[in-house]
Formats: sequence, C-alpha cells, structure tokens
Amino acid sequence: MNQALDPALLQAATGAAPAMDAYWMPFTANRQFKKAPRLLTRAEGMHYWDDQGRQVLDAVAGLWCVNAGHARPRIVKAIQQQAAEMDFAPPFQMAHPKAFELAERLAAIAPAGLNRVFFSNSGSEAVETALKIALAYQRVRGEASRTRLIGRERGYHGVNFGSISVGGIVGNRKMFGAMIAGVDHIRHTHDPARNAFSVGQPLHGADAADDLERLVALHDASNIAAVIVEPVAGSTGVLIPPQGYLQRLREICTRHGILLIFDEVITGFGRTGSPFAAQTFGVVPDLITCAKGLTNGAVPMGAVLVRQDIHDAFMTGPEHLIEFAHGYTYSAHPLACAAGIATLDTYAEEGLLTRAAGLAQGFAQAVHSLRGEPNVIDVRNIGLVAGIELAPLPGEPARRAFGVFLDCLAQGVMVRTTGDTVALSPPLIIEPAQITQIVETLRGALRRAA
Ligand code: PXG
Ligand code: PLP
Repeated sequence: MNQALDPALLQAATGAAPAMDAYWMPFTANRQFKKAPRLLTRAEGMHYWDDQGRQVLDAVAGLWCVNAGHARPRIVKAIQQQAAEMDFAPPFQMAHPKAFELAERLAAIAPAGLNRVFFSNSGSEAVETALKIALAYQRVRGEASRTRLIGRERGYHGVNFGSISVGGIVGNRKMFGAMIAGVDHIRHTHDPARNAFSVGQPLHGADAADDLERLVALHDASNIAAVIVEPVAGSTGVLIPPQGYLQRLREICTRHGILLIFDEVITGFGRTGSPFAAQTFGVVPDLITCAKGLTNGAVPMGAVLVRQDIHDAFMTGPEHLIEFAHGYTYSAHPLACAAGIATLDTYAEEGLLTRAAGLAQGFAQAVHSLRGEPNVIDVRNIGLVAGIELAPLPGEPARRAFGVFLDCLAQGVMVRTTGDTVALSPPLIIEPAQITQIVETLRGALRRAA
C-alpha cells in the first residue's frame, strides 16, 4: 500500500479519531454511537479519563466488574510478569501452577462445600459450563431422565445459547429461534405495587418461589435437572430477592432433587457485602457461576464453583479416561490466573469483599434520597448496588433513562442504564464523598430530564 495513504499512519500523523466502520459494537446502538462516540482512554482508581482528557467518576465498576478500582498496581504487575514469563499453557492434559493456586484460593472464600472449580473465559461460558455440569451430573448419578432446565423470567445469564435459553429477557431471546429444548421459567419477583422503595430486601414475595412447584407438578421432578437464578437480578434492573424467597427456592429444590445454581457473575466478589451473595443471604446453592470481579475485569475469566460431591460423582470410571468432555482453549489462561490471584490478594489486603457491608447503610440513605425526584417510581438497593427506576417516556421505553445517562456522563459521572432503570454498582473502594457526588449528579440529571 502507498504509505502516504495508509489510514493507520495518517491517523497517527494527524491524531484524528480512528475510522469506526469495521467494529460492530456489542449491545450498542451502533449508528447512534458512531455519530457521537464516547471513548475512554485511561483509568485509575475510581476514575476514567476520556479521549478529551476529561475525568469521569466510575459509578458502575466498568460493567459491574472492576470491584477493586482501576489499574491496581499489584494486578497490573502480575499480568505484566506473567505475560513475560509464560504467555500460554495448554489446559487439556497439561496445566500450570497458578491454575491450581487460584482454584484453591476461590474454594477458600466460597460457601462451605463448594470447593471444586471449573474455569471459563466469561460469565456466559460459566453459565454454559454450569448447565452442562448439572445435566451430566444427573446422568452420572443415575438420574438420566432429569434433562429439563429451569430459569426465571427477567433473568440474565449471558448471551450463548444455553444462557439465552434459561434467560428471561425477551429482547435477548426473540431473534434466535427455538434455542435449546426443554427449558421452562418460573416467574420473576418484581412486585412494585407492594414493594416499591423497599430498603434492602423487600417484604413481599417469598411465595414467588412456589412457582417451581407448578413446574414440578407439570413435568414431575424426575425430569428436572436444575434451576438457575441470579440471587440479585442485575441486568434486568437490579431486582432484590424478597425476604425468605431464596430460602424457599432452596428448600423446594432440595426436596425434589433439583440442583440450584446461583449465577453470581455480578453479585460475586463483594458486591452485596460478603464474598458471595449466597453468604449474604445465608442460602447455599449447589453450583455458583462467577466472572467479572474474579480478575477485577482486567483479563477475561469466569468460573463455576461446584459442590464437592457433585464433582466426585464424575470421578468413578477408568482413571485414564476424561471424566467431563468440556473445556475451553483458554480455560485457566495464565494471564487470567495471575490476574485472579493478584485480585484476591488486593481484595484481602484491603478488606474489599466485606467493605460494602459497612458502606451499605450510607449508600442506601443516599440512593433513597432520590425518592420524590421527577419520574422516580422505585429505588432498590442491597450492599453497593442500586437500581433507580424511572417512568418511561410514553411509547419510548428506555429513552428517558438513556438521556439521564448521557447527562450524568457530561457531568463527569458514568452510570449504567438498563431499560428505564439507572443502575449503580461502584467499585468497592468508593469513599462516602464519591457516593454523594454520584447521587447529586444523578439528582441534577433527573431534574433536567423532567
Ligand atoms: N450472568 C449474569 C448474572 C450476568 O450479569 C453474565 C452472566 C454474562 O457474563 P459475560 O461475561 O458473558 O458478559 C452476566 C453479565 C448490564 C450488563 O449492563 C450485565 C452483564 C453483561 C452485559 C451488560 O446489565 N452481565
Ligand atoms: N472452532 C474451532 C474450529 C476450534 O478448533 C476451536 C477450538 O479448538 C473452537 C471453535 C473453540 O474455541 P475455544 O476453545 O477458544 O472456545
């Protein structure tokens, strides 16, 4: 190519923005974005900087993942050192020491009994892996008729076919045909008529768990392998489980031999005030999926935490045979493992996995002070996560909240919106003054949007 016309060189020479045609952006209104791009170029601690050099307070931990804040030195160094020392090691029939170390470290902070760890590269893959473990486990324990999977309306479990099949967000499902067969959904727990503006866990709705009994009555438990739910539904707009709901779901699953999977991709790693939401709510599932905060968002990684006896049920055939035909080229990638260990070190050194518990009350007070602002129809919170739901503009769902997002960004605070709910999930290192900054910026944007 004629060097003078090489777009990359031209860009470097002129400092112009890169061409934007080739990149098909995920979960983005591509045409709208490319007309007015929002580019981040640097991050440290609680902040981003954009391509104009403006500082932006991060009120969502990137995308619910940077729980220790950005560019933490220990994590940066671990990734740099690992990249130089060993870039990749095959994970099938071979391994490297840090994979074992990270698995042990995860088992140590997981709810008691969930001490076996299978690695993936994202939350979606963790969910896919957990569903496959559940189905295969039912076979290896001699319950091969248990093939059905149950999700929940409004659930988000990622974007692969298993994930959207058990997921319950119509926009993520409607374009993709029949998905996987044999899936049902229990009803969601959202009940604004009775529970709007609940502080922490809502009072009403534990009986929503009884919907599982309806599906047992329809299919018979002998055909059901597992139920998957988010302990706190994040993506769908921060839905907090009603008091007693998760306990009741656990009890019904146990009674019928159905595995209970908690999808803790968002709630894992301190978001609710304990390492896992299972601990916050005092309910132990059979499997936990996690990702995001596992490496502080620095290297893609997911994991499934598995009850030991479920794992052990696979370890029965001839020793030279592969027990579970599943795995990814990048399972337990060395960079991800190095990042994960350094992340858990950082969490431990700074007490971050329980820090949200101490900040929760002040955070709750701050977000609930938005009650009464224009168009705020509900505020929901637990730990360091909150949803502020707005009345939609007539006939234009999601538009009002997106306007609020843009306004906050212009004021130097990055929130996230999902539908007409503004979601807050700041890094767990946040200081009270920054909680005030987020809430007051949001208040101004809500008033301007009215
Ligand atoms: N399960 C849950 C509960 C999640 O929140 C996934 C699975 C999928 O993880 P990956 O790593 O494959 O994206 C998630 C991811 C949002 C939003 O703004 C949330 C997620 C992803 C994208 C957007 O609500 N959570
Ligand atoms: N497609 C092809 C042709 C492959 O060879 C592989 C892995 O070897 C995959 C897909 C799966 O890739 P991954 O292991 O990164 O999920």
